[in-house]
Parts: sequence; C-alpha cells; structure tokens
Amino acid sequence: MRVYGSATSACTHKVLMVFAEKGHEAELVEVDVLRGQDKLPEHVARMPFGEIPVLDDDGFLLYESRAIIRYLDQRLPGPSLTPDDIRLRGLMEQWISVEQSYVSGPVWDLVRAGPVYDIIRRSPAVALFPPRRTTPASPVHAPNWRARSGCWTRPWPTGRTSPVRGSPWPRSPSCRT
Ligand SMILES: N[C@@H](CCC(=O)N[C@@H](CS)C(=O)NCC(=O)O)C(=O)O
Repeated sequence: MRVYGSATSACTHKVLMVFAEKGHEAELVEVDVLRGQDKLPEHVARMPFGEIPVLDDDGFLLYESRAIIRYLDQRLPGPSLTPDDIRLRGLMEQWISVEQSYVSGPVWDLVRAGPVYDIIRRSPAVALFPPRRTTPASPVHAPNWRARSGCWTRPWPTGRTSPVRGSPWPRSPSCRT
C-alpha cells in the first residue's frame, strides 16, 4: 500500500503508526506541503481538498486520516487497535473527536494564519488551488490532558502560555494535583 503524505506531517504519522502497530510497511510518497505539492492537480485528483494524507490500496483511494486509520485497522491483519468493549470504544471515539475538534483543526487554523503558511502561499503550485481562507487566530483549545484526571498538565503545545496572546491557561476546576 502507498501513502501520499509527508515525513513531517502529524496526520501522516498517524497513518504510518497504524501500519507499524499492525506490523506492516507502507510506501510513503512524499508530498511536500511547504512547496504546495498538495495543491498540484495530480494530488487534488486524489484529494479534492488539497491536503495530505491519502491512502492508495491497490487503486482504492481513501483520504481523511481518521477514515484511513479506521479502514487500516480492519483491512490489515494484526492486533486490533479498536477495543471490543463498547465503553472503551466510546472513549476511543471521544479522543479521536477531541483531537480533531480541539487540536488538529485549531492548530492548522493557526498555521494558516502564520508565517509558515506564507511560504505555502508563495508557492507557484498554490495558484492552481488556492488554500482555504484563514480565520483570525483564536485561542487554541489544545490542552494535553492527563486523561480522565480532569487535570490539564500541559496547557498549550508550546508550554505554559498561549501561543496566541500569551494568555495563561486556567487551571481546570477538577484538577487535584
Ligand atoms: N482532515 C484532514 C486534515 C489533513 C491536514 O490537515 N493535513 C495537513 C498536513 S498534517 C495539510 O495537508 N495541510 C495543508 C493545508 O492545509 O494547506 C485529515 O485528517 O486527513
């Protein structure tokens, strides 16, 4: 199987980690986001939103990292990564949703509003498929929770203060330590 993605992309790592957990290898085809290669027609033909990663399973193309990891878990032999217990499965889905809603999405909003994305915007490839309009950076609700203790141990990916306005992250009310 082939993964169109990038060695520097967390969304790609997520997919490659599932391959590793299942004991399989994938061919990684580098699509350099910083050079706008994800906006080139050949990649947009695979992924209409012009992003990575995309899985190619013998001609069957699948995009959206969370769809891909669920597919691979069923498609590949090896230990199941999805719990049988309905409550544990509920918690798994909860954390997948939290990651999508409060981490990846807001982080990419920040990237799109920041200097790194200027490099992408200057890429000639981007003219072919303009990236999504950026929204003003809002505080990113991307705390690294200590699961289930109700205690945010690392308020922001960058440390104790918000990368946006330097605002401190409030302690969670249920934090006991
Ligand atoms: N919902 C997509 C998001 C993928 C995504 O954000 N990919 C990033 C790289 S990690 C990307 O391609 N960004 C380029 C852009 O937004 O222009 C998924 O989970 O696969």
